[in-house]
Amino acid sequence: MKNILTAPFIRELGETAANMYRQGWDERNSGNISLLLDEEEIKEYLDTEKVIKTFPLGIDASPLAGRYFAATGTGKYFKNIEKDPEKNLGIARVSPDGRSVMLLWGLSDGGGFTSELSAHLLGHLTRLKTDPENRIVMHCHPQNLLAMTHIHALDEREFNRSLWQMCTESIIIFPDGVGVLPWMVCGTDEIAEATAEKLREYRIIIWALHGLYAVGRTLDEALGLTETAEKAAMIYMLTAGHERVNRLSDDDLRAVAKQYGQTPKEAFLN
Ligand code: 2HA
Ligand code: ZN
Repeated sequence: MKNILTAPFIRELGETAANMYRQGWDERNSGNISLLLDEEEIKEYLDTEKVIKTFPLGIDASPLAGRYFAATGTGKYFKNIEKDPEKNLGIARVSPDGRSVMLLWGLSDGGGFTSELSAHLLGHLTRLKTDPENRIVMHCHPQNLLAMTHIHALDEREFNRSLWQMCTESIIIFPDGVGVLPWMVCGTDEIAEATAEKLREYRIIIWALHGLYAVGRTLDEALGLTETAEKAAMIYMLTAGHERVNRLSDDDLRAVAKQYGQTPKEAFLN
């Protein structure tokens, strides 16, 4: 068996979490990441028959039965993942009935998976229906997006228009827009279901007064979406309370999307 600490997916998870921590998006134990894995990818590192323990799920994840994933642990700090992946991450397989997950590696201090594991698994199984190649679900607390939900209407159309208008790049990177959820208690089945529902349509979901969820085929895609939406929110916050003299018009937004071969969500444009 090869040393799992050298596996590309473990290294990339550690690097991504460290990057997110340095951006200030993952204070203390906040945030969580999960990554679907193929059996092919892990079997050179792990004996997939050796189950360490089983964690029950509060949801029915049966569409993911038999699928492997890596995810962050509950109470774990993003800043520590890179230096100690075995303690801070776990790799598991969803049980045949989809009602539990079987730990195969990691969470070595006896801890459990992220409190948002239900939201992640529901997110995966829903997003896979829209994009069969999706593999990442990522949650964090970007400062400016969070701040923006304090001062901007949570109307989805208005929120998207503001993000698109702030930076030329926004409509190129997320022409599909962002979903916006009102404030809800985190860690609940209710927020997990509401998030999954939005993931049918969007790759970025804003949790008002909390943070966001982003999905993607790769860690870089989910991270890039988060960075770009957060940059737009930062410009919104830097210019909030100032007179905005110049503005991207709807024609400008259409033109830039066309130039980059993107089809923006028409309902958000005038
Ligand atoms: O992992 O951010 O929403 C802690 C959280 C829960
Ligand atoms: Zn959170």
